[in-house]
Amino acid sequence: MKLVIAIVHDEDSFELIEELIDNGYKVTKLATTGGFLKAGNTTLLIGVEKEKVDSVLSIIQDVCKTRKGAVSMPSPIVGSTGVFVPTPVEVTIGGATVFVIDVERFERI
Ligand code: 2BA
Repeated sequence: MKLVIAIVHDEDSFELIEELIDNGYKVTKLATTGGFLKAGNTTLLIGVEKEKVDSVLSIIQDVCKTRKGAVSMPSPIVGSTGVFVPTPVEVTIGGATVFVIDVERFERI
C-alpha cells in the first residue's frame, strides 16, 4: 500500500476531493500552511493500493492548476523616509506538490 500526500491550493481542494471520492478513493483533508508564503493550503492524505497510484496522480493533475503568488522580499531600495522598501516577488504555486510513500502497515481497528 502507498500513501499519497498531496499539497494543493485551497481553491482546488473541494473539486479534487469530489473527484477522488467519486472514483472510489478515501481521502483525509488537513488544513495546512505553506512555510514560504505563510498562506493556507490543503494537504490530502490518500491511502491506495500500489496499482492505483497513477490513477490518483492523474486525477490530481487534471484538477489542480498552477497559480501566481506574491511574497515581499527586503529590497536594497531605500525610500525617502530612509526605510527599506519591501519588493513583491512573484512565485508560481503548484498545481500540486505530491509525495508518494510506502505504508509499512495499514489497520482499520
Ligand atoms: P509555500 O512554502 O508557501 O511555497 C509556495 C510557493 O513559493 C512554492 O510553490 C514555490 O513556487 C515558492 N517557494 C517556496 N519555497 C521557496 C524558496 N525557498 N525560494 C523561492 N521560492 C520558493 P510550490 O513549490 O508549488 O509549493 C506549494 C506548497 O507546497 C508550499 O507552500 C509548501 O506548503 C508545499 N511544499 C512544496 N515543496 C515542499 C517540500 N519539499 N516539502 C514540504 N512541503 C512542500
